Amino acid sequence: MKNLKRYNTFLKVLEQADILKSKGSGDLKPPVNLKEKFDLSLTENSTDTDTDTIIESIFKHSVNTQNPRFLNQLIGGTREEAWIGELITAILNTSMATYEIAPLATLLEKEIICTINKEVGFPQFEGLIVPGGSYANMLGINCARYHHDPNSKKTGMYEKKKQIVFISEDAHYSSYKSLALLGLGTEYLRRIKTLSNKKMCLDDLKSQIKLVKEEGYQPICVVSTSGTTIWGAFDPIADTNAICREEGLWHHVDAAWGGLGLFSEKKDQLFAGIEKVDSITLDFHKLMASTLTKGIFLTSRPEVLKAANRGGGNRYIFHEERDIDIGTYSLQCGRKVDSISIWLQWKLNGTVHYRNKITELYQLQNWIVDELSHRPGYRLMATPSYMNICFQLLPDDNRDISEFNILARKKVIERGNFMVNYASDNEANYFFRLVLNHWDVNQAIIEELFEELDRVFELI
Ligand code: ABU
Repeated sequence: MKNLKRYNTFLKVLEQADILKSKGSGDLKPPVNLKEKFDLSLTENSTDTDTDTIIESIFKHSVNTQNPRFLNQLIGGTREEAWIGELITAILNTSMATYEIAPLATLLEKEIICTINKEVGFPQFEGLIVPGGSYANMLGINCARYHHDPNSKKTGMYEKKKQIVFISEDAHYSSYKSLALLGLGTEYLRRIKTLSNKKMCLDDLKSQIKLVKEEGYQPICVVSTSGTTIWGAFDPIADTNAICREEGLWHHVDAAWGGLGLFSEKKDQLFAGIEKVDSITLDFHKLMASTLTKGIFLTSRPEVLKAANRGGGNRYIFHEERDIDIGTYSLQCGRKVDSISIWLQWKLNGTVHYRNKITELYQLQNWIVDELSHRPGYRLMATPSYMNICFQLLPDDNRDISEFNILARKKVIERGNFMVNYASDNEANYFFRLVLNHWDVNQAIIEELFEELDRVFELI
């Protein structure tokens, strides 16, 4: 490619990005016959199709998560500063293994971890940027396992006392996968009941700890959730921590979704006791508007993180075991320099942009809750503590409410004006799960959503 063409190609991508940002209703229709519309084939020789045409086609046939009507997932709309950081990361294409090959990115990662810790308040800390919340939760459980039995790193889990991890019944499924991967066994993940406010029931936690001890197992870890995937509920950290301290358990907090709450005026209510826990998961690519995947693992026990994860590579990459070479205590060898994108967004906007956004989102959440409490034909499932608003449409005949809501959601998706997900509780009641994840979502868009739901109501 000649230079001019190359710059024009980058400009083409930016042009498409601009188009994504400016698209309105009707832009979220699911694909039909995608395999026929897009030439997927990889061939021996290069294609004759013009690069710009291919770029346009990729954008056209992908879900536009930049549209503020994409309210389906805990990921989506991103800040443009994060795109720029991502582009720089791709072009630099170095790895976070050693300071030698990523000096600036290493210092930026340390600055990010240190600045987050100012909100958390651990007296001593260490952390890593990791590929997502599931990965960070796994690191937390790995630290718990190591903390209880350092020998497990060397000898595995053979002929050991069974180790038990506790999470709430509404917690994310990643802990289940972690137990499988770490050789602890999914059977040894104990799900603790939640109360009507969707928080972990601490009486049940205490009973389950007692029970597993009586069964001869070794409880090792409680994972509290700050912002559950469906309800956005925050487990009580301080009281859970008191139980963990009494029982000698590692306390991990999965704040992948709820992490922006650390920057909120409601922090004391949502996160009381956070400075006492052992480790935390945060995801910048969720409510903090970074690009995927920017998980953070932060711990108040740096020595455990390092000892649990260190090993190997001394003959060719880690010539010494230096803390400045972050790769020595990361499980990845090649690791993107993701610090650049997070840091650039943060640097250009200041911490205040997180504080302002969470305040704005809470105002919008309040308005929606108020609206849902009065709007005929709608039922709010629970008072939200965060940006998940779960509600049902109520049929005006005797149709099954769950089936009606599944059908309504299917219709919303087919029409392509909005993407909003659905979920169920433990009694298999299905409902809409609206998440305010996109930073450009506002009252006008939610009013548009309600109009859309009213229309769908008439159609089914
Ligand atoms: N990692 C949890 C994401 C779940 C969601 O997007 O709904």
